[in-house]
Amino acid sequence: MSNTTFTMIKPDATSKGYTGAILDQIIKGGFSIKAMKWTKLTKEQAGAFYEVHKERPFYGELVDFMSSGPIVAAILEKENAVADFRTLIGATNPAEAAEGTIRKNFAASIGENAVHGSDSDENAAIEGNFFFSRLERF
Ligand code: DAT
Ligand code: MG
Repeated sequence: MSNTTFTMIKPDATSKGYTGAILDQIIKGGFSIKAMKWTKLTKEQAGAFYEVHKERPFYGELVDFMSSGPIVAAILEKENAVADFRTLIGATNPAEAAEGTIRKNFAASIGENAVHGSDSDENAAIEGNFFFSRLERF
């Protein structure tokens, strides 16, 4: 089992000024930051990142949203990182997310849900490599 996962703070959360509070909750949740950047995706880049969802009905909406404003991308380290981070962020739909989770605290809707978290060790590696070169992590 790998000890890293990948996250993004999404455009809804950066635009509402939640970046600092979300990073605080991530760090207090026991994760350390291995790499981090503030950036903005083009539609093409957002489309490539979410390629696995391209057949789903919300794909166009998702790509438009994820390229609509700045994001923070980060590689996080903790024992059991992928599963523990999914627990910390809560369910995809914030209405169903547990009390105290990041999505419960900061997300407005299923489509604009504040944060991304990798769903497997394999995808954590793919997603981290999408944003960060070897020189940008330690
Ligand atoms: P998660 O981000 O919890 O891993 P996912 O991988 O199923 O969820 O979907 C990726 C993103 O797509 C999700 O964070 C928000 C958007 N999304 C998922 N289901 C949706 C829906 N039913 N309507 C609108 N957007 C949706
Ligand atoms: Mg997912």
